[in-house]
Amino acid sequence: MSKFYITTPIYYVNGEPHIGHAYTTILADAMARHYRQRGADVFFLTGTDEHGLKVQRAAEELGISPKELADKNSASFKRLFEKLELTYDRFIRTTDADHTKVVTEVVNRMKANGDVYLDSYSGWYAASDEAFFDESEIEDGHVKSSGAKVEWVEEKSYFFRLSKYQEPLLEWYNTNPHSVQPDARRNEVASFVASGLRDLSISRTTFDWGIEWPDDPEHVLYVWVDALTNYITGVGAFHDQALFERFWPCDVHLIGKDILRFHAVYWPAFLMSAGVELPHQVFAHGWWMNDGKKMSKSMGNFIDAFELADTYPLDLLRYYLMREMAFGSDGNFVHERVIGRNNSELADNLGNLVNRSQAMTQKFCEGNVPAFHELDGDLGREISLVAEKAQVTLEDMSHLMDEREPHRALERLMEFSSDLNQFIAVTQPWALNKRGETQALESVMYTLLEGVRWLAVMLCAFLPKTSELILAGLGVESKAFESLKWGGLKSGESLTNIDVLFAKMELPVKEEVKEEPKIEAKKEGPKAAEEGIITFDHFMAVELKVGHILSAEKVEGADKLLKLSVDAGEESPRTVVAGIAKSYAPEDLVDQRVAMVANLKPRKVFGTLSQGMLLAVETEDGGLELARYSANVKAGTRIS
Ligand code: ME8
Repeated sequence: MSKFYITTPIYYVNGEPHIGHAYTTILADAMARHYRQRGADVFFLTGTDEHGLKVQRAAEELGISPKELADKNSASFKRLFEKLELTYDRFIRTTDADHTKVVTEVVNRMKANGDVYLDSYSGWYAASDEAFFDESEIEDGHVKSSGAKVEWVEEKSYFFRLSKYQEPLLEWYNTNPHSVQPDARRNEVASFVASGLRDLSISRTTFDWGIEWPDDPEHVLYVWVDALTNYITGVGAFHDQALFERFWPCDVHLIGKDILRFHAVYWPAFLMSAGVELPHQVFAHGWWMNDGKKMSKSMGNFIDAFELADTYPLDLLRYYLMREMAFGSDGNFVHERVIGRNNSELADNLGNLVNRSQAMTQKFCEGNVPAFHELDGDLGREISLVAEKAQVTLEDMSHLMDEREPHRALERLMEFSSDLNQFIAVTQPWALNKRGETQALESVMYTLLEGVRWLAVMLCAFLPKTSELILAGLGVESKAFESLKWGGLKSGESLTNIDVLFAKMELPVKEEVKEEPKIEAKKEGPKAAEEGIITFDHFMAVELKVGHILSAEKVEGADKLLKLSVDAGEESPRTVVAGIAKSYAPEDLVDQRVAMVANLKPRKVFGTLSQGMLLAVETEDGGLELARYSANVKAGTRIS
């Protein structure tokens, strides 16, 4: 492995970062870290896509210039990536000066190759996808696949001879099975291409937020030509030859499945036309759902990336995102599952392993890495088995990363963690200590600590903070895979104490409530939307009612939650699960009349379907106080 160049899509600056952005960039970060550990010369590129109609319109709505919007939101992505401690080598912006030059050169090369002609375009365009669509792809004024609204466009336009590249593209897919992955995605684009390619309109004249067409200032370049070119600008195309030769062709363009056509059809065709080598691979991952539902702007259920980063420790977030979603398929984000994986996999398996190995080293080996002695018999066999498993895990995980199966690589590492826990159970160091079998005890403890070192090194790409803590505790500096020679841990090294790596967590009750679709402020002019003002109709859409609490009880295993039976003036009482157990004893609530949101979509909280949300304020001491009414107010009365 000599070099590894990985890219993420560059993100639109019309909005704030969400889980999809965080996911792709975290994955790219894990891959970049992994290949660095394997000694590769790595370049990791990410950034923002700032031109085009979509961004121009978003800026107009806010009453600011597109550049102002781009500056603001690009900074927001950068802030997120800093918060997530991502190790990119360049954060590219399509408004960067070097990028304009590279894009202009690409267009000039296409022109020189006879691939561009002027004509007029008429057809459907969806600004939010920044793409043209055929009649067959549209239903009721919206794109079938994405739901984006289309508008009719008729204007003069430069065209790119995409049709010319139909055969070369098919040949590329056929002769390079790795070119587009997973296989199903390659088949999907291959059949799209085989069904016939039409030339592509690559300039617009009806707005101006874009890179100017060389020699024809009336046109701006179609945003996807501009955006895709970032992948070569980022590594110096046409302006830093040494850098370009060092990293191009790209090893993997990581993208989401919705932008496959742009990356697996248009991009290689543009490159062929410009005389640039094709990338090694385009890999399309699936989409995150929010609790089983597709995320969309209109539903207001996009999971905000900053909110995620504030809710969970970084390594847990990385672990969950990479472990939960089979790379290439869709995944479902569920808060209960994050907590579940934290508690049963990170805390109970990995955290426990590290704590036990530390505690036993303190207790039986005076806090130092003991010496290793060759042993015969069962113990000797158990010890060699651990060394073998470590080696096999290393090979498997590297292979799985090469095959773009990071979720399985991570699974293998957690299996090795279980193996080490099992090794403790089988060898019983405490019994060896009791029997005074010092050499056996030392060898077992050495093996355990060496196993933990291997595990921590292999986990660095996935759980960088945790691994660093474990390695620092062992007094180990190198994270390079080269340092993984069995027996590399130095005997006599004294261990430093490691705090609890993963505390057990309870379900964040507030998150439960926050996930419900937001009612978006209707845009009555940019100012109103900006200040979060809603109309009376929006307020009335929230059904607030007085609920009479009939009974209340604790929820097993969740010490913040109470399960209530609430009369809301309906045929039968509702069940409501509320996060108020720290502030109210169940008996204090019976017969109380409280304010309740009655038309929130019911959702499962700790296994119980909750059919309402109680209104409360947070008091200065961090408790909660419910909004209450006197006994004169009838259950079910509407609050307005
Ligand atoms: O498409 N789960 O930018 P973008 C996972 N600027 N990934 C998701 C997702 C979800 N629910 N929703 C969106 C663009 N994504 C262009 C790219 S590259 C030259 C230009 C992913 O900000 C989506 O699949 O709209 C895409 O890969 C990425 O977020 C960026 O989306």
